Amino acid sequence: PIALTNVRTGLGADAIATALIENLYCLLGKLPQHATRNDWYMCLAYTVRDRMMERYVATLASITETNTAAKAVAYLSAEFLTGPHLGNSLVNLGIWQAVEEALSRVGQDDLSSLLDQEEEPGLGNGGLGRLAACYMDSLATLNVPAIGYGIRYEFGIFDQAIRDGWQVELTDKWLRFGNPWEIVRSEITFDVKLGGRTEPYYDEAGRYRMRWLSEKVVKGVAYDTPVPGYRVPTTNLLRLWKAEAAESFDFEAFNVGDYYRAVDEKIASETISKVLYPNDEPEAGKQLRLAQQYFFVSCSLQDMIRLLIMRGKPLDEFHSYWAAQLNDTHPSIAVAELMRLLVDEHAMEWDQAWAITQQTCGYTNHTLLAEALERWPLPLFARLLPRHLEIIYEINRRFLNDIRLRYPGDDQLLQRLSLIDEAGGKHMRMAHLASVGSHAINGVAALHTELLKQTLLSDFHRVAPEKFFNVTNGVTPRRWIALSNPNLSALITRKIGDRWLADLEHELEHLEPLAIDGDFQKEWQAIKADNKRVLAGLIKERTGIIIEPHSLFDIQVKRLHEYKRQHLNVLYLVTLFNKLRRVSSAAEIPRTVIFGGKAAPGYRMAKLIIKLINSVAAAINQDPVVSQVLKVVFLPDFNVKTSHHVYPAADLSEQISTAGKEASGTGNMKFAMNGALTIGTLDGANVEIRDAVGHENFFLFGLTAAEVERLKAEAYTPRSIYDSNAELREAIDLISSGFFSNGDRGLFQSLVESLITRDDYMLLADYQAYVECQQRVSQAYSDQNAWTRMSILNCARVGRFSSDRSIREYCRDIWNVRPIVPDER
Ligand code: 26V
Repeated sequence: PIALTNVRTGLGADAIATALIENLYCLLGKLPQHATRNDWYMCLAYTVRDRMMERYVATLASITETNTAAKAVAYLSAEFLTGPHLGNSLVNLGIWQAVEEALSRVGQDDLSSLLDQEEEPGLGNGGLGRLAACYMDSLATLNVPAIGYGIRYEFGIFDQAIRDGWQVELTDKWLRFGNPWEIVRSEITFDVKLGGRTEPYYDEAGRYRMRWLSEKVVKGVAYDTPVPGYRVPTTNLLRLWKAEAAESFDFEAFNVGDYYRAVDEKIASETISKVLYPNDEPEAGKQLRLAQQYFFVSCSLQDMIRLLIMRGKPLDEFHSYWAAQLNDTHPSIAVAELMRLLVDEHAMEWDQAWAITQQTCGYTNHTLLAEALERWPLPLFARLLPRHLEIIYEINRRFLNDIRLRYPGDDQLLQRLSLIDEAGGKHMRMAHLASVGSHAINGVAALHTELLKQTLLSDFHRVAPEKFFNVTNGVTPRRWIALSNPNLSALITRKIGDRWLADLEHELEHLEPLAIDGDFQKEWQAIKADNKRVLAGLIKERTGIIIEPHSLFDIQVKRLHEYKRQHLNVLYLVTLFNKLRRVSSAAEIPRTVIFGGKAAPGYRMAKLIIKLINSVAAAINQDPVVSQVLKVVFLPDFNVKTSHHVYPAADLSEQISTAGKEASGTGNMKFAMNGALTIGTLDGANVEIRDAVGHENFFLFGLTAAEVERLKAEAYTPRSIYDSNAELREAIDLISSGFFSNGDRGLFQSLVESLITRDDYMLLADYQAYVECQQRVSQAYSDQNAWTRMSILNCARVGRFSSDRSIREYCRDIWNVRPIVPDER
């Protein structure tokens, strides 16, 4: 054990204050009187990181030392949307107050302005990437040894600006000022082959084998970020791979031509980890995306083998020491890569390698949308991964043989199950590869898992029902309550003690009796009012729009997508606008409707919906009568950092997707935890949230998933709804008329047209129910005490949506891993 001085590890204000000055001087080369705000942020970040190192080293030891028997989790994900690290680290380490005090001793009184300096790592699109980050927090908090494996994108999700109501994308240069949270592991690198061809050969034992003569090789370099659990000894790690040129003969350039060719190759190699792709853009950058996926999966599996060997364990026990979770199909090439590593590189027999692969892998599905399913054109796949294609053919041959024996004569079944889609141009079906190669397949909410079994993976469910599990998503209360809503957090702790943050499922419900306590209701309201004022300030700063903090804050924040139906919300707003222009608004409950979210750069309809929101917002906000009771805001650049101010300020959470389309949703949970009531459909986790909070405390509307399917099958005709509903027609016609577009009748035509003629997401079918439900919301809000009671109950009853509960279920049902507390030295 190394004796570290107190300055590096001490958690008291004295040690932290000394460390701040030392780090400022030694790491940044500054004296306090010359330090900028960013210098202070950087030296604080280093000071905090120092305080995680002891636990990080001890936890890593439990995955690398020979005498430990612990199985660890490898969470494989193309996205980790961690959000800013500083505040979260202070919460989890329990040093918030000590840091505030230390800062004031060195003359820095404003921690929040330092927190604000951090540029968040936007290494994810939305729900899927954020879920991975919540799961990393819970794994550490539950003392489960784990590594999150992914890609260190140089540019994360684009920054969104709004110009003239339209979305404009700006590059996310998150590494511009350096990243104090990561540690580069220059010694941990792996070569990844790409392209070329395969060749059979006989090894020394005379065995027929295959080798892969690749066209090129790139190198992956590990960058580690510590992931501290909440007040526990475990500090796990996120290991992200950066692509670099492999050191090769090329670099020993003999002449100028070779030298520049080598530099070109370096640039080409580095493009692999250059940029995160929007997940809802099916066409763009296909080849590079597959290369990204293979790149990080290959590095990760090679690293897992290296760590196993370090522990002195034989390769045939791989699955006893590693549980690998495939976060959607993005890492599903792991099935073929693990086979290749075991069979080709480590000379293992196929059957044994296959048993290990299946026992190691679990697959989480995150969407049923047909357009979202990953399918790679075979020629592209063959060009990049020729050896994997052969391996997958062999997996498929054996799998289909087995099915043929069990279901003789059912050729249709074979075609439907095959890893290769033979229809049209041939495609590799990545969800099938993941399903065949895993021992467990799970959906992310009860309804989603049922639909998965009945639709997308029904044949797999028929041939292997024992593989299917549901694990309803969850979110970490550390970030989503303690960090983002500190006043609410303090109030809860004052009333029910401080165990709730580590045991939300069992502790939060102790708030329930307080729901009818008048004094408690007052405190609850005051905190909500404060949070609304803070959000109002942010909105004024970012958009110039002034909103009324006493109005009902009605919020829809999530990626822009037709299935999420932000435009249903807009149809309601236009309806309300029409009504308020006609009749006196005196009796109307004042509302502020807030939208936020990014549209994929190539998704034209989603971008048009942003323009529509902004256009309708402008008309409403500048109407002297209507704007007295209604304001509409589009908050630009919705990301994790901004969201900290959004969820705590909401009265009403909009979860209005077409039933059957939203796999789970996780924003729905963050809102409810912060005391918002939900208006929503029976979709995703809404179903379970409604059951948990009580049907009387949830505003339900709309068709069920089964009704949506039935109506579609019976030839749904949105035009007849348009024809027969005067209010709806008036709203749509106003949009068509050019009223919101300076007389340009063409601008929103494609949107209106799609609603009236196809309406794939059934907005018109749900319109009337939604409008009526919103009226019930307004009525309910007019009784503030009743509303507050419902708000408290929503919070008190959503303890089971903690990601701690989800992770416990993964550990028990899928991974078979147990907590182990690393010994602190
Ligand atoms: C991808 C694509 C690609 C093609 C165009 C349409 C489209 C739409 C969505 C996606 C994303 C699929 C994966 C995903 O992010 N799923 C989200 O996962 C969350 C965590 O489980 C869950 O809460 C969300 O409901 C689900 O949409």
